[in-house]
Amino acid sequence: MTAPVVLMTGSNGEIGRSLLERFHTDGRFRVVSLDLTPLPEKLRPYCEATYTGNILDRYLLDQIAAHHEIEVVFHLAALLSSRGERDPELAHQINVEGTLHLMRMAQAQTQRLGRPVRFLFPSSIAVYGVGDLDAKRRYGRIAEDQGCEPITMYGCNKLYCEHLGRYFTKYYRSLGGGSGQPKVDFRALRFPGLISADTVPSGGTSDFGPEMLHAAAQGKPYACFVGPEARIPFMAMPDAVRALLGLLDAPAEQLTRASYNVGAFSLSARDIEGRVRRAFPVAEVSYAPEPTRARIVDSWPEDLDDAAARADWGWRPLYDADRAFDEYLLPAVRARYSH
Ligand code: AKB
Repeated sequence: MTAPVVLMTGSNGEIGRSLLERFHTDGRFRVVSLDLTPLPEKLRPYCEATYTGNILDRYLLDQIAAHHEIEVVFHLAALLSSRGERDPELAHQINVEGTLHLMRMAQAQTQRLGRPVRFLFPSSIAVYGVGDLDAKRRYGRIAEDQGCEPITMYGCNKLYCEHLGRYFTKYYRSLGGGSGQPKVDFRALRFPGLISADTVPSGGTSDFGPEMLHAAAQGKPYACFVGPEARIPFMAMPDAVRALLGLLDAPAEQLTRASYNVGAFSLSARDIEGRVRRAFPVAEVSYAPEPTRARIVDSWPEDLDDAAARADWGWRPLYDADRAFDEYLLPAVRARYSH
């Protein structure tokens, strides 16, 4: 039996590259990749087909759907929170219209296959807007249905797309007849800030964590764009990949929600600085808070309550802060920048 086809948008991004490596190792899927920028040479052989193009190009999506029998979609392409604030309309186009195009395509594939296409969607802590720092402290570990008043276009987009996914999974066509038709099986994860040893993100607001680490490992000075007390949840990339695969594999009847928080550890900028300085004693870290980005981080919760993910599909992070830094990030960034 040949492996099923997975369509991965944003395959050249942080999560995409890690997932490609994973799929290559376990040989479980034939990957069709789509990204605005060409994949690096090394990753191309990991894919059955690679497309370079825009998710807003409906003609391209139709072409992809016509050529491949897609059973799973990992829709990773997005314009992140800081970049989105510089051009909110563009963020809306990419994050919402792009997602709608992909969902329509997944729905058409579902009809064609006669069974639900699984649609995996990375959502974000950006869907939350906790108010002020006092409220942030009071919430502590926030649950999915609390404080969903995002202050960024990206956060609004992610929250709306979660609803869009729930709509396509449960209600699409139910008023116009044909309610017995199979529907897309949409599943979203609300990720904290992700930290990868292999890539430095761009355009995000949680980037201060990975940027500080990668700068120190390269012996470069780093001016942090939030204050030392700014605290949000983070997750090491291997756990993010495990979370996506865990949710992908969960039996539909066990899922009680369309979107799940997944947590790992929570750190302030100063905590990260401490870990970075212990590893790289000559690291030059200073603070130059940018008001807009600092305010975004203050609006995000300090921790995530992921009880639903633990109960419904057995989510457990493998990397707490110590293990993430000592066993994954520090050895890998040292190796990466030592030559
Ligand atoms: C961002 O900072 O925009 C992203 C996110 C937290 O979703 N990394």
